[in-house]
Amino acid sequence: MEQRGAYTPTPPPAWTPRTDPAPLLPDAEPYRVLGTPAAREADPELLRRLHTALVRGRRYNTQATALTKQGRLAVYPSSTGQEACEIGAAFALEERDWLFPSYRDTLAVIARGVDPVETLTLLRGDWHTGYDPYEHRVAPLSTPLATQLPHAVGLAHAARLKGDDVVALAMVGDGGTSEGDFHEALNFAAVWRSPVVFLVQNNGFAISVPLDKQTAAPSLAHKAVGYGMRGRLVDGNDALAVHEVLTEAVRHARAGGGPTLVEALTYRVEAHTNADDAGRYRAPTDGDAWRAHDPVALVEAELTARGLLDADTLEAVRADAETMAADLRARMNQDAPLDPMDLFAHVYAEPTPQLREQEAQLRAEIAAAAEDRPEGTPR
Ligand SMILES: Cc1ncc(C[n+]2csc(CCOP(=O)(O)OP(=O)(O)O)c2C)c(N)n1
Ligand SMILES: [Mg+2]
Repeated sequence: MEQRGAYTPTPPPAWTPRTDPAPLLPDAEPYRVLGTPAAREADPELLRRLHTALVRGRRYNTQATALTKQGRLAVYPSSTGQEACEIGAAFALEERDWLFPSYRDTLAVIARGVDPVETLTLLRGDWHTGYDPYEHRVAPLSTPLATQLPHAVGLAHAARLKGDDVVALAMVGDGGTSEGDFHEALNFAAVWRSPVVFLVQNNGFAISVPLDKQTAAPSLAHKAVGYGMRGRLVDGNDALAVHEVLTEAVRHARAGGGPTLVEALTYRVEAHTNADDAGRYRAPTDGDAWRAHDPVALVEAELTARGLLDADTLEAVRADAETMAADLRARMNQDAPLDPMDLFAHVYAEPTPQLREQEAQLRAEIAAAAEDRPEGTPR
């Protein structure tokens, strides 16, 4: 008689991983180019373009922050210290590609050719987005964390189904990687091999929350492996390295190789926004090593070492950035022509009865206020 409880253990069916994880793993050290012999091979024209955009980008950040103090902008999340991530990445896209930025990625948006003033419309509180997303193939700046990622995947997936040769670049912060949308976007993109590149700018903080309270992963780039896509780690202050890694990831996506998750290591030099006091959670010296590894200085050192940047050229680049800042100031100091009735436009294709009622109420209030106003008083 068979003994009770006895059984013959059977091994599971033969199993191999679906994907070899080795090629997906990020390198242990962030990829860098500036300051290495490889930088000597870089195209001088690309270096000059990067430099001009970095200098303009930094000036744009200081000007936009100043505009918040003058009441001309509601809020500004500065990307000072992160310019190389934003510009190096945006320059890796072709015109037909799409960018899905977060609120901090204004420099990437401008690098796509969007007017610097129109880039600030949302942050000024005037309108949902100031530019036509279809004109430059740039989605609106996204404030709800990581919601831009599934949108990017959807667009990339749809483009592939239609046979359009389009890649989507989706940008997110280290904090955004804790959102469900991050997981869903990466999983979908990997399963469907969508032509999308995810760029995480790991600037060490999500407002006041440091990275070690955000994740216990070996690195954010390692998260790629769990979804079955390649993870890449890059020095986010090295504009050439970012550009090279992103260009390769975009090419890989375009060729049908599927998505890549790139983690760019960088540092948010300023507070989260003008409304935040970083002194509450960081010592002034905390970012010293990063400040010494400044993205603008790194490119300038390379250009100078190769004899591509003399004092006059540097002066001209800085003067060009000043002109941009003066233009930004002048145009941001003009009141935007706003129609209060726009509140009701573009909410629904068919406005609800409640919205129609509210619209009529507002119209009546405006008309009554106009009648009460003594002759000659400004509107
Ligand atoms: C879904 C959602 N939750 C919370 C917030 C509030 N919030 C705004 S920015 C931010 C921190 C984001 O940090 P990170 O993703 O690292 O981006 P960074 O600001 O550093 O560029 C938080 C929690 C939000 N905007 N959206
Ligand atoms: Mg962050």
